[in-house]
Amino acid sequence: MVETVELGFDLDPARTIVANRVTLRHNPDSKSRDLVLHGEEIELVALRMNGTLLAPGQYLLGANTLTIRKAPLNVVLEIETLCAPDQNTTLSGLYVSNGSFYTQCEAEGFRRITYFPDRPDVMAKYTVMLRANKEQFPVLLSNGNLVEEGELGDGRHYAKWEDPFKKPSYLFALVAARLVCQEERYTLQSGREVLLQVWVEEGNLDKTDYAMQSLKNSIRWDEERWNLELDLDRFMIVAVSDFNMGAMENKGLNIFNTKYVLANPRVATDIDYAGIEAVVGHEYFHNWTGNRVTCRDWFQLSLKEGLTVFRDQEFSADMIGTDTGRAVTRIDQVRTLRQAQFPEDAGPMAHPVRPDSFVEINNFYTVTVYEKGAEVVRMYQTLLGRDGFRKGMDLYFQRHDGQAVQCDDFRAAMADANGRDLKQFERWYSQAGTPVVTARTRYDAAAHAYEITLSQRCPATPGQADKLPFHIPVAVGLLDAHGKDLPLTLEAPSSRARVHHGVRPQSDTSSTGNTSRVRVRTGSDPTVGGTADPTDSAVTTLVLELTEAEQTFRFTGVKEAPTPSILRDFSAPVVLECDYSDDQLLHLFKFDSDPVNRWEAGQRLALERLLKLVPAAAAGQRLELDDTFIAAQRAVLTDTALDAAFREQALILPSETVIAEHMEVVDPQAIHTARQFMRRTLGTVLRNELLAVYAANQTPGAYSPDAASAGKRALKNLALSYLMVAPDQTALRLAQQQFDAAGNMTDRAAALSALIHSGADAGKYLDRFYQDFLNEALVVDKWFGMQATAPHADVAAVRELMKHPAFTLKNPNRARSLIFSFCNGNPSQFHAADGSAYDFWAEHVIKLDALNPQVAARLARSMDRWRRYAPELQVHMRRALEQVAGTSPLSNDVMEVVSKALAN
Ligand code: B3K
Ligand code: ZN
Repeated sequence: MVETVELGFDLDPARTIVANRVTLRHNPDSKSRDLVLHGEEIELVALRMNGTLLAPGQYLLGANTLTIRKAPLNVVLEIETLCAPDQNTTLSGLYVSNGSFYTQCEAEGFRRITYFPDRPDVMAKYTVMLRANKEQFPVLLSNGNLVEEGELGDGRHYAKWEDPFKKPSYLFALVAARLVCQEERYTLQSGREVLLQVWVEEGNLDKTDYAMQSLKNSIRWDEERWNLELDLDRFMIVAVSDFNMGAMENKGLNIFNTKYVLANPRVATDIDYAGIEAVVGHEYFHNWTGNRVTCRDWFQLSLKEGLTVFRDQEFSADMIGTDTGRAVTRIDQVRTLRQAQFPEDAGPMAHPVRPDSFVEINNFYTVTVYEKGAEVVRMYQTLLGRDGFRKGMDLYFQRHDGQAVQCDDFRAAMADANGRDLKQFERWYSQAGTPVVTARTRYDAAAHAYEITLSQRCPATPGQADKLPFHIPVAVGLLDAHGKDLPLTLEAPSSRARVHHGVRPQSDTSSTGNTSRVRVRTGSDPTVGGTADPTDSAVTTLVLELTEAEQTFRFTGVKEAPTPSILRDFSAPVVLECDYSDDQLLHLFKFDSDPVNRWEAGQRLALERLLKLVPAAAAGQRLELDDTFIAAQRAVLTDTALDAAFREQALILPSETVIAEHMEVVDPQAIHTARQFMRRTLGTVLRNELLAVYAANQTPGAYSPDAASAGKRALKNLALSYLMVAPDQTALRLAQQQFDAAGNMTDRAAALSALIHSGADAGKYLDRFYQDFLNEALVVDKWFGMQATAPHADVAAVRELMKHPAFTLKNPNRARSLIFSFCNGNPSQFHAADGSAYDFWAEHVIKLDALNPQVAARLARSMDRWRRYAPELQVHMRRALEQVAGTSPLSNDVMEVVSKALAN
C-alpha cells in the first residue's frame, strides 16, 4: 500500500531523469512480503531503501518488474530512473509531441515513467516537482494545486504541484510545454470560486470558447442533476495533437486530443461541436465516477466508463432540452450500438461488459465496455425510475467515495437504495453477446385482450456457449387505428399465472421475485418513478420486465386490434425480432408517439427492402423500389411539423455495416450497389421535395452549433447528398455554390463530400479546400477522410494519398483519417475481390505496431468479421491475418486481436 509519492522530473526530451520517493506499507491482507513494482522501458539508475543504497544483488530486475524480496513492513524507496520521451512513439507514459512533454498513464503507462505498483486499487497522495528549460517549456502543469514555482538560474525553471486527493497512478499527469490558455474564474453553486483553464498551442486560442463553455455547462449540470461539486480549486484542460484516444480524465489536469477541444465555425462541423461537448463532459464527470470512486482492477473498467458514458449521454440530451432533441441523441446511441457494438459482440473479440480475462487491457477500451456498459446503467434508470436511480447514485457515493470498487458494488447500491433484488441483473455484466428478444402477439377480440409473448435467447460467444436469461426491461405501447396511444391496463399477475410461461430458466430466477414487474411511463419522461398503477388511464407506455426465457403479458380493455410499439426508447441493448407487417411498420413510422420507435419502424422498412435488393444486385438483376416505401419517406421528408434533426435521422438508410450484420454471407459490393440504388432512387423520385427541403433549411446569419440549427443543416445536407448520388446540373450547381459560399465547416465539408462522393470531377475543390486549410491539422484529417471513404477510392488511390507530404503514420489522428477510414468506412473497396486491400491492411498493422501498438491493435480489429465473407475472400483474409500473426516482434496488443480472430 502506498501512502505518498513524491516525484521529481528533470525534463529533457532525450534523457529525462525521474526521482521517485515513495512511502509504502505492507498490506496486511497479503501473505507475501516481496515488494513487486512494475516498470517498462525505463533504466534504473539508483535505488535506496530506508536511506540505504541497494546493491544490484539486493533486488531483482525482471523484464518488467523490480522485486525486493522480504521487504520490511514500512519502506521508503528512493528510485531514480531514466527515460527517453522523444523516442516514445507509443504515446503511453511520458512522451514528446510537437516538442513538448505530455503523459498518458491509463491503463498501465505510469510504469513507463517510474517503478511503481501500477494498479488502480493502489491509491496515494502525490507531490510533483517539474524542472525544465524555461524558454522551451514555459508552462509546467501537473495534478492538483500549484504550490510553488520559480527560477533555477541556468535557464531552467521549476513548478511544484500537490494533489490533495488520493488517486491511482493511472490518473497521474504532467505537461511541460509552450502553450497559452483561455482562463476564467467560475463560481460554483456553493459560492466557491474556481479557476478554469483551456491550454492550447498559440495559434489555436481562437478555438477554445466552446470547450470552455462545455466545461462550465458540465460543472453546472453535475451540480444540478447529481448534486456533485468540483472538488478542486483549479481545473485544467490541455489539448495535444498526438493522442491515442479522445481524452483522459487525469485529476484536475484533463489531457485531450485536439479533436475534442478545438473548434470555431471555420474549422469545426456540428458533429465536432457535439463531440467536444460530450467529451469535455465525459472527462469532467469522471472526476466523480472514476476518480473519487475508482476501479478495483481493470476488469471493472465499465464501472467508470459505462457510468460516465451514460452521464455524458444524459448531459448532451439535457443540453438540448427538448423531447425530440433527446430522442435524436438516443437514436444516435442506437446507431452506434448497431454499427459497432453488436458486431463486436458477435465477433471473435466479444467480451462481457465486465471482461473476465485479457492479454492487453488497452484492447478492452471497447464499445462493449463503454457503450453497452452505458446501456446497462441506463437500464437501471429504466427499471428504477429517475428518482430511484438517483437514490442509488447517492448511496453509491455515500458508500464508496475514496475507494476502488467493483461493478457489483454499483449494482448493490442500486438494489439497496430501492429495496430491489437485482441479482439476475448481474448477467448483463458477466454474459457477452447481444440478446435476441422475440415478440409474438395475439388479439382476443371477444375478451378485448391483447397478449404480447416475449422470449429471449443469446447466441454463443467465445468461451460462453450457453447463456442464462437476462433481466430485460421492455418498454411497450399500443397504437390504435388512428395512431393514438391506447391507455394500457396490464392484467394482474395472479390471473396472468394461467398463461403458459415456456421454458423455465435453469437457475436462480425464482429468487429474483420478478413475478411480472411493470413500470409506468408517462409523457416524455422515460423513467417516471412510483409504483405502476395499471389502472391509470394516462399510462401509455409500460416497462415490462422480461426475466424468464419466455413470458406472456396480457393487456385488457383493448377494444380493437392494436399496433404494438415494442422496445420504446430502445429500452434494452437487444435485437428485437417481431414479424411486423409492412402496414404495421408504416403505421408506426407515421404515428408512433415514441420517436425512437418511430425512427426504428422506418429503419425496418428500409432494411427489409435492402435485404431483398442485395441478392438481386448480386445477381445483376434490375433493381426496383416500391411506391409505398417512397411515399412513406416522402411523408416524413415533407412533414414540417417534425424537427429537421428527426427527419434527417429518419431518412438515413441503415449503413452498409448494419446491412452486412443481417446477412449470412456478406457481399460488400452488392450491399453497396443496393444501398446506393435506394439512395439514388430517393434522390431522383423525391427530387422536387429534396430541393424544397434544401431551400427551406438554410441557416443564414452567424453560425451557431445549437441543436435546432445543426438539425437544419443536417437535413439540408442529407438532401444534397441524395440529390448528388446521380447529380444533374441543378444538384451539381447547388453543391458547388454551397462549397463557395459556405460560412461554416459543416456546410463546406458537406458540399465537398457530396462532390467527391458523387464521382464528379472534384479535383479543383479538393485542392482549394486543402490550400485553405493546410495549416489546420484537424481539417486536413477531414480532407483525407472524405477521400478515403469515396465509393471509387480503391486501395491504389489510398496508397497514392499516403504519399502526400501531409501524411504521416506517427500521428494517430492522421493515420485514422486515411487508413482507418478506408478499412472501416469503405467496405466495398476494402473487400475488393483480389484481396489487395487486405495486404494493405496487414502492411499497415505491422508498420503501426512498430510505432504504436495501441493504434495498431485498433486497426487490427478491422478484420474481426472475416468469417462472414465469401470463401474466396476468406482465403485472402486469413492469409493477411496470418501474415500479421507471424510477424516478429509483435506487440501483445496486436497479437491478442489477430490470434483471437484466427482462433476457431
Ligand atoms: N479513460 C480514458 C481512456 C484511457 C485509454 C487507455 N488506453 C478516456 C475516457 O474514457 O475518458
Ligand atoms: Zn471515460
